[in-house]
Amino acid sequence: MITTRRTVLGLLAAAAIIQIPAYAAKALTMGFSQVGAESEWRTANTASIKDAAKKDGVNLKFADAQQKQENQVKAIRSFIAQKVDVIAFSPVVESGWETVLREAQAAKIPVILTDRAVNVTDKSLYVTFIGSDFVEEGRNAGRWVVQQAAKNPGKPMNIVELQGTVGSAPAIDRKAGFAEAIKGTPGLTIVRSQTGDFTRAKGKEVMEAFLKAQGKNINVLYAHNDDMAIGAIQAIEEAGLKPGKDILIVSIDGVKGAFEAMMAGKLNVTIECNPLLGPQLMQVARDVTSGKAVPKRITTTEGIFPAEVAAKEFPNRRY
Ligand code: GZL
Repeated sequence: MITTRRTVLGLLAAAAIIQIPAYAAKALTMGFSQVGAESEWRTANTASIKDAAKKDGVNLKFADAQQKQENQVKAIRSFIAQKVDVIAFSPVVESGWETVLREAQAAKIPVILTDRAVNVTDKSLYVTFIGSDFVEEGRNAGRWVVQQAAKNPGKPMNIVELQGTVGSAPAIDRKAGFAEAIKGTPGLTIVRSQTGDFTRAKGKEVMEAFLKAQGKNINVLYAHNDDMAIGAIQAIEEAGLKPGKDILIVSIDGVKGAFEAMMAGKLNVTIECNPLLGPQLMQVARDVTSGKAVPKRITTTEGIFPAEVAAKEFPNRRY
């Protein structure tokens, strides 16, 4: 009888010493609305977010909007109804978000912007924006063209521009940055500018139209992303011209496809736009939901990769 009492008392004492936590840390639930799957960049961005959520133990509810704003609004409303802890999204276009963001605010669910910005007067509608400086990316593309013009002073250079999705922050800002960078250099003229919606297929289609309209009077192609540039390269070759030589090509993103095109001598330079935002997003989500202050703007750092360094840099590329 004494043995049993001692055993029971011993077990009780042991339980008290182990300090079994009264609760397991509650897993964070994030609702994420993604633009779509329109480019290599977007594929890498989605992979980074999903991998980071898995590694971080975040319960991720992921919705692909297929590049339609109405699908993103629906997804955000669904996240609100599911009472997620935090909402994050990459807005396909800059405008038209006030109503649904007010609904998230009313539901006391913090919103984090990633990749692209929104155009709202009330900045309290989102906690922070993690993403690149698209204007600077456009400036870097323009500066490269100015450097090429300086090699042949006085020789005019006709530029055609493949813009990103109409109304999207990267398209608006990359156009503005490029125009700002080239405006002081005589002889640099944007002769055609049209959206290719960030896709290879549309980039090829619009480049075909540019070539029909301009014939051999195109010296430079500025593409707002590598996917449209890769599509345009096909159109240039089918027109019997040499991409990267007859027509210089500058684009943005820095995806593997761009490095392969540069190594093949068909693309001249890519301006990096880092899609690997997942780890930063998960950390910021934890900070925000635990009441920590976070900066209103978190800018990703990026490089410029001309064809001359492509082969050396290619093994280091993570997307
Ligand atoms: C930029 C991102 C853009 C990429 C495109 O941060 O929003 O969208 O440049 C992608 O490749 O489609």
